[in-house]
Amino acid sequence: MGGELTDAERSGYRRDGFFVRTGLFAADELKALREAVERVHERICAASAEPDPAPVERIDDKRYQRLLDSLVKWEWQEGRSEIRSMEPCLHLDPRLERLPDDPRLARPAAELSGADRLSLFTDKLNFKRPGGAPFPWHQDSPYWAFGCDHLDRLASVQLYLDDATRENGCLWILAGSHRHGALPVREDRGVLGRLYTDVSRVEERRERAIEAPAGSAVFFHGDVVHGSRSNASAASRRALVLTYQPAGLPRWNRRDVRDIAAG
Ligand SMILES: O=C(O)CCC(=O)C(=O)O
Repeated sequence: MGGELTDAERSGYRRDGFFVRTGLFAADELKALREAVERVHERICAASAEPDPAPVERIDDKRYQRLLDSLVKWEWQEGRSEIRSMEPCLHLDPRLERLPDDPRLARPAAELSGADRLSLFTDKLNFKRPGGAPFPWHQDSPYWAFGCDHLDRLASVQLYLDDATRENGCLWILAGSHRHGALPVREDRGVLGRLYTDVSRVEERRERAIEAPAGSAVFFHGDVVHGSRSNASAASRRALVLTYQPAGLPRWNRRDVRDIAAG
């Protein structure tokens, strides 16, 4: 692995904290991945409907539940029974389990992480159903800071499973914000506000809407401020997010090591 970025990607990542590779995955692969994530959604909903499921925990007005070895964040609005996001997710479907080994994702991540060989740090699945809630501006690094002493070696990639547009809540990035380290957080937004960036105090405000077709991948830095708006379309905007780290290290909040097959 390694040495796979173009000069433009390398300098774009250094300057902006991200770059996008469009059309990495073909239509048949995307179909299989979309079917896999819907199977996961069904399994989680079935688990939550079992007698005596794990309790729903509330932080501020948000609902969380630990089901099938995943932390599930339900859609924010009361009464909705759709998953907004869950972490981890890959263990719940064999098609997803193989994804981190895909060299189209792992090779660029290896260079970004500065490692010859990688392991998986964490994985997330974001369903953004019609009407699905926004993700406020945030950095990922502060969220991981208490379980990780190598934040500078993490590299994330978000793979769009559907076309992502402004209308359906594509990812937004504050380009260049990763160069300022940990930024001030929202003091006025309850407990979770500590994870949200106070962008009114960020001097460099280059907002970029990352509109891209399904099968595109956004490689981004753990300190880059990002988020998304609600989904105003009639269809889902689904995405998988993988975060890599150098080989041999345990997954975030877990003991096991998920090394990436060299490819
Ligand atoms: O996919 C999105 O809507 C944003 C996701 C995000 O910011 C995250 O998972 O950290």
